[in-house]
Amino acid sequence: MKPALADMIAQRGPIRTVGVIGMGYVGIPSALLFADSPAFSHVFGFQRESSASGYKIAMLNRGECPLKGEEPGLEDLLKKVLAEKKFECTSDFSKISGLDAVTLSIQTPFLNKKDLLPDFSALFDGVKKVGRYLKPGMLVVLESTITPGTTTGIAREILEEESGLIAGDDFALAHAPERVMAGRLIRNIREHDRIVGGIDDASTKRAIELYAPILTRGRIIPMTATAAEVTKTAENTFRDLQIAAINELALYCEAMGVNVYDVRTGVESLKGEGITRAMLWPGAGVGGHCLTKDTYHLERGVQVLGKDQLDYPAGEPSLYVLARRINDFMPRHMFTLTKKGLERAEKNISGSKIALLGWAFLGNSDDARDPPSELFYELSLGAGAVVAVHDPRVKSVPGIIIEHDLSSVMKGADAVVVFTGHNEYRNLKPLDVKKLCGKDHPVIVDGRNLVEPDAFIGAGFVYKGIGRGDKNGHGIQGGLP
Ligand code: SAJ
Repeated sequence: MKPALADMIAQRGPIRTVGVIGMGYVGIPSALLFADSPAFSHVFGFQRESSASGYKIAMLNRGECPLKGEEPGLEDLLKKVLAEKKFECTSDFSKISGLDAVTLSIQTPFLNKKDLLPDFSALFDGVKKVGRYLKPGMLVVLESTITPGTTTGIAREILEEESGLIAGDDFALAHAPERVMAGRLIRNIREHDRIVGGIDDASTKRAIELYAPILTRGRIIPMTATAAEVTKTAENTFRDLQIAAINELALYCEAMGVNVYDVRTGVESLKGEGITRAMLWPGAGVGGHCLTKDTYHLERGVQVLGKDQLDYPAGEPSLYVLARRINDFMPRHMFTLTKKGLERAEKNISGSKIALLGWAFLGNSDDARDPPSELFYELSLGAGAVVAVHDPRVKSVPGIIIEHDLSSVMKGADAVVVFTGHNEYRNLKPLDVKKLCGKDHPVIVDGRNLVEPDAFIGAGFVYKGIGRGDKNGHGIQGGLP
């Protein structure tokens, strides 16, 4: 009679050796924190010898962190666990067989959002490798953001097919979604609460043993694997929804001649027991690789898991997908504001020079993944404008010239468009900008509420701002009718 999983796990004893598949933004800090914990004796970081990322293996084993951007404490932690011989990076996946637990942190982009088709190829390649070397009593945890139903579905099937073992009988399987943000990877893993969802109680219990030792302020929140998948995709879907809600209000306020920020302050003033409105900030759009895709994972999960069970208003589109469409509309709205501003200055957008300030999807970051500025850039070029792009942090982007000298980007510009909330754009001086533009009535379009409208209007600018219905129709100082 085959022992139950719980007995196999008891026989193995506490988790001592861990493997992390995928040396990226999630896998590296995870592996180092496991290695730094006295609960574990050794950690392998697994990385494919691919042309794109194979270089990370030697880099990590030399004590150099391959991640871009500032990550406080990460490289010191790497050096520490290397010196203690508790961590090593390898492309030899057969070492998985000797471990007690393996986690997978591999990107899950969408091939095509419209058809809700994610690209799980890299993740499934990793799952296949784990299956090939899987042994009875081991724990497998998926950390990547995945469509609800993946852990108990295709991931389980691949593991069972490759190993000949049965999930829940021979090995533990769970989902523990990552919640890390660039710039605070170590802190987030330690301090955020950790959702841990097993395919059964024994799996959940075993996964808690893996994560509990690396949490400081964070606490474990146990649930089922599918509930964990829905939690992760829903937490970003709801953030995107909140941003869409304030973006829609900003568009309404522009139409009604009202300042959306006055309204936001007013609404936020309603306080009291359990009263919250969670109003976020309107802006030029939503980018990045989380909010732009996680809604579609949730939608796909309902289609895959709940296809025959969903009761929803007939013919009505998903509120969440509509929110995505509103947020994806904002760069178009920025283009409309720019076009209208130029017309107000008696200029045609075709042949005009636009200074696009900010390429990164997030203020004060160098992260250029899925930036809303890209659509604005394409629309402007399509309308015949010349577009000079500035960003103080993004070094380079394939196919786009990113300039780093703000004055030269604004020199001769007919319109200056603030797209990303970098601090550098908070202290633009109207007269300096006007001198650089060399125009009587340059246009300034503010996508992140960084500039003071009256200061620019007073200097003769045509001002347009997201949500600034109180200013967008202003009279032009010193000149045009
Ligand atoms: N944005 C707005 N208005 C807002 C907030 C954001 O327009 O009020 C825009 C930003 O400009 C950006 C996009 O939305 O283009 C996304 O911004 P974000 O602050 O949500 O940053 P992300 O995409 O890095 O989101 C991550 C998520 N973290 C993980 O998935 C682990 C998210 O769950 C976090 O809430 C978020 O970081 C955070 O709060 O920093």
